[in-house]
Amino acid sequence: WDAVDRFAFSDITYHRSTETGAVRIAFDRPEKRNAFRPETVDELSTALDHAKRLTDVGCVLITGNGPSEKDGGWAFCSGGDQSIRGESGYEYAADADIGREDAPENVGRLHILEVQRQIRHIPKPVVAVVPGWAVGGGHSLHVVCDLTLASEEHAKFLQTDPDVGSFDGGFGSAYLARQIGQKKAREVFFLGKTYSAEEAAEMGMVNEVVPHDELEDTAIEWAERMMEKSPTAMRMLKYAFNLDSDGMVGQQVFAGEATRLAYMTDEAQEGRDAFNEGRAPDFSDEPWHY
Ligand code: 2NE
Repeated sequence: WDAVDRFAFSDITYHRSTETGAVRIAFDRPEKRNAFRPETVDELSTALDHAKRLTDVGCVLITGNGPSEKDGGWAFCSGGDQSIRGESGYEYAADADIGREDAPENVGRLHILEVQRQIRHIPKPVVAVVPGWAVGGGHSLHVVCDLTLASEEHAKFLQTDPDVGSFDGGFGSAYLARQIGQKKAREVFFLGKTYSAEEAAEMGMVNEVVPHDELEDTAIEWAERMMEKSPTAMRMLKYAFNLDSDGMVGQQVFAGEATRLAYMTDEAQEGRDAFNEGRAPDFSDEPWHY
C-alpha cells in the first residue's frame, strides 16, 4: 500500500494499492474502538470523494486499524463517539478548523448519514472489512457497504442504538431488514445481542468469514477479482441493486448512468453537433433498436 498523504488526515488512514486498483480507508482511533467524531466523518467523506474520482480504482475497502495498544481489542467501528456527543449531535473539538467565521459553532452533526449515501452512490463496490467490533453507527456502515468480509476470531456485530437513545431508521435498520429479514432485523435492534462473524454470515449480513490473519489478503483478492470485470457493468449492477430500495433517487442515479451511455452514441453526438452547428439534427441513419 502507498499512503495517500496529500490530505494530512488524523482520524483515518488512506492508502492506495501499489498492485491493484483498490484503496483502503481505515478508521484510526483504535483506543476508542474506532468511534467516529465529526472530524473522522469529514475525513472519511473526503477520502471517499477522492476515491470516486480515481478512474483506475475499482474497489474501496473500508476497515478499522488495530489492535488497540491499550487492551489489544479490535474494531471496525463503534459508531458515534459518545464522549463528544452534545445536545443535538456530535460536536467538533473546540480547536477544529471548520471555518467558524462562516458557520455557527457547536451545531451537533449526524453527517455519517451523508457518508452512508456516498457509499451507496460511489460507482464501484465498497467492501466492509471487519476486523473486530461493528457496533451502533459502525454496524450500520457495514450494512450499507456492498459486501462484508469478517474476521473469524475478532469480528463481532452489535446494535446499541436504542441503548444510547439513537436510532438509524434508514439503511441501518430498513435496509438491514432487506438483508436478513424483518424478524431478525428487529431482533438486532430490540434485543441488542452480540453476534459472531459466523452468526452474522448465517443471517445474511456477512458474505464471508476468514481467519483474522487472512482478512486483508482476502479483501485484496476480492478487489482484484472485481477489477477484472467490466467497469460499466459493475457500475450499472451496483445502481440496479440500489434502485430497488432507493426510490426516485435510485432511479435518478441509474438514469444518470444510462444518460452517460447514451451520450456515447452517434445519435447523441449528432444532436450535440447539430445544435452547435445551428442546423436541424439528422437521425435518419439511426436504427430504432428492438
Ligand atoms: C464497542 C463496544 C461493544 C466494545 O466493548 P469492549 O468491552 O470491547 O471495550 P470498551 O472497554 O467498552 O471500550 C474500549 C474503549 O473505547 C471506548 C470506551 O469508552 C473505552 O474507553 P476507555 O474506558 O478505555 O477510555 N469506546 C468504545 N466505543 C465508544 C464510543 N462509541 N464512543 C466513545 N468511546 C467509545 C463498547 O465499547 C460499546 O458498546 N461502545 C458504544 C457503542 C455505541 O453505543 N455507539 C453509538 C451508537 S449511536 C451511533 O453510532 C449513531 C447512529 O446510530 C446514527 C447516527 C450517528 C451515530
